[in-house]
Amino acid sequence: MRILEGHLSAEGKHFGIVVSRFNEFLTKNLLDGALDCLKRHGASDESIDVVWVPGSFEIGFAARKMASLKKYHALICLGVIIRGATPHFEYVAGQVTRILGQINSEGIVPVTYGIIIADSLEQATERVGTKMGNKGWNAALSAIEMANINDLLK
Ligand code: INI
Repeated sequence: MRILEGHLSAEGKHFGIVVSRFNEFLTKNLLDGALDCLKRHGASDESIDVVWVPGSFEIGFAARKMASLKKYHALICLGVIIRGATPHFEYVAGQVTRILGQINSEGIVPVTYGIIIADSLEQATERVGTKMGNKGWNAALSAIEMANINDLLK
């Protein structure tokens, strides 16, 4: 029997981060969390590219493009989508979730999901480094693990 598990070392690995500027006062905390996690696990500054996009709807474009470059061991996507007065947020959330799932299912470059979908500003705030932790940090840790798993499956 062989059991394959990804180590949690980011050393020597390249990471791409896509982060949405919409709700920037929250997403910048997700970015800080992701960068902190990558660096604590051995990633160097030079091994990380950060791409800012206007909103979560645009995350899919940048992630797909970065996946096609084949220069990243894993991608980390960060956004905050908060319910508004109209169903708009549901379409944005559905679209980014679908595209990130598609990229993952291609089995080429792992993508992690640091997208907060919240009913209120309070819920979102709790997930960017307060009561419920920092989802950017979690997404970066998953990216490190997936980058290592991808190596093991070669
Ligand atoms: N983008 C977000 O990242 N979060 C949101 O909560 C949000 N809402 O609710 O409108 C949002 N909309 C912008 C969207 O992602 C696009 O940037 C915009 O529609 C331009 O294409």
